[in-house]
Amino acid sequence: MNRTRISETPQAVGQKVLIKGWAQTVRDHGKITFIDVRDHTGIIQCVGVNLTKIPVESAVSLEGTIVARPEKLVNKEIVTGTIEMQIETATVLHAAHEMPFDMGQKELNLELPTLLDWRALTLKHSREQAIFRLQAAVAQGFRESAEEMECMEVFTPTVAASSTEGGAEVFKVQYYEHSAFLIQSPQLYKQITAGAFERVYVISHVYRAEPSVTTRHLSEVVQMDCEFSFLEFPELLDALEHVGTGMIKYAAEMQPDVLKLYGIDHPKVPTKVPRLKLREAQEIIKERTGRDVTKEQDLNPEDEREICAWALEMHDSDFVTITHFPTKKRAFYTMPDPEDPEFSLSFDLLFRGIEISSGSQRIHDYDELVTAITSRNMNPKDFELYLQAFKFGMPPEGGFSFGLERVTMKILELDNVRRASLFPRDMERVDVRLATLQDKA
Ligand code: AMO
Repeated sequence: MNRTRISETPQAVGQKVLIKGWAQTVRDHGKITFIDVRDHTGIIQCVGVNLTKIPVESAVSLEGTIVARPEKLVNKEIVTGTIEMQIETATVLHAAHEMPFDMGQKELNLELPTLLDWRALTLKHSREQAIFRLQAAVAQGFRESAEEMECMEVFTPTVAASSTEGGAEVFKVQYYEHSAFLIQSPQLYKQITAGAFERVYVISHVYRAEPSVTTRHLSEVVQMDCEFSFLEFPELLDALEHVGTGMIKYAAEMQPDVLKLYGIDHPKVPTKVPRLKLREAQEIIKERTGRDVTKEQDLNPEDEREICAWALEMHDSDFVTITHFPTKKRAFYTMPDPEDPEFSLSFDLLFRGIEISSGSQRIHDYDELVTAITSRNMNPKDFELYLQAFKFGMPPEGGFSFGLERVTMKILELDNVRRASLFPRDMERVDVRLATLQDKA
């Protein structure tokens, strides 16, 4: 017999069907057993008589007849709420071990480390799964929006000869008898490929040796990047806002049930995202809070929240774009503003109180780029392949990058970015807690 998807069972009343899935809850009432079975399309209540014991979360294959439920037992919450399956044959494909905690609750009431320690199990919980359904829609929304901007997808390496974003947050790796780096960003490769293909996008894992544990930083991140030849400031901001708002709108529209489950409003997307220079944003923060941040080189998390509150109040927008960060605070490839080189043609997109994207127009002149590299105490020899691109017709260009986990986290207003990563890496964890590894060693 062919397998019927659980979402299709309401159309099969009176028919005998085969379903496969996991026994999400199992309730024994004497000889009668109720099992809620879940597959990737939905959940269905099944009823059996004299079944052998089925442990919760076991993988099962059930044959039986779909029947209409009596009116008073209809469950309006689920698609299959008008029917149930009367089990004729139950086969346990894999019997689950005993649960370490109750998986039957609507919300897993676990501390974050425990949630992650048991990831293979907790990912089976519908509320956890919802986060990653939304995340898949975010990545899809990014692809759609980048393609609307005529970008071509490219696939770039994660092991590189040089680091890009500066700072000490780089993982060195042994590469045969050489040393190499895990990329902090696909920056060099997206710029090189934009020099060849004009408009590119890339979804890449990147690695940051973050020295501290915060609720917004991971050591491994999925970045979603675009890079455009022949696009200059401020058209780059149009591209940034098109992709950023388009992606988030797409995800929310594709997964309204996930937003509902988390009790979150749909994002407020204005027709025009408000734009402020860093110094203008700092003046607004000073006026609103009395805190004088006007000499600071960047926005701190509190500032980001405040300027987003302003955007929401004044522009009914969950988004705000901040531009012109100090040149020395941005990566070497960032173009200084020709009108005021102390500041740069750089930008961040903020969403609901946090930076979700950074980007800039780039230095595209070979000599200027070499000077920028040396002025940061880096060696142009380490950037040989990258610099080659700037010898053979590199037009004015620029681009940006979104962090997939940060976007997911903020759409659902999660309290920690780790919740928006299937297998988060940080100082304290690679799959398992690192302290545990040391203990074992
Ligand atoms: P940046 O370093 O700002 O820019 O990174 C871009 C976006 O990636 C996400 N992100 C992170 N998310 C979680 N944990 C981290 N440790 C982390 N680091 C970054 C954020 C951030 O906005 N090459 C430039 C982009 C460019 O100019 O095109 C870059 O990497 O959402």
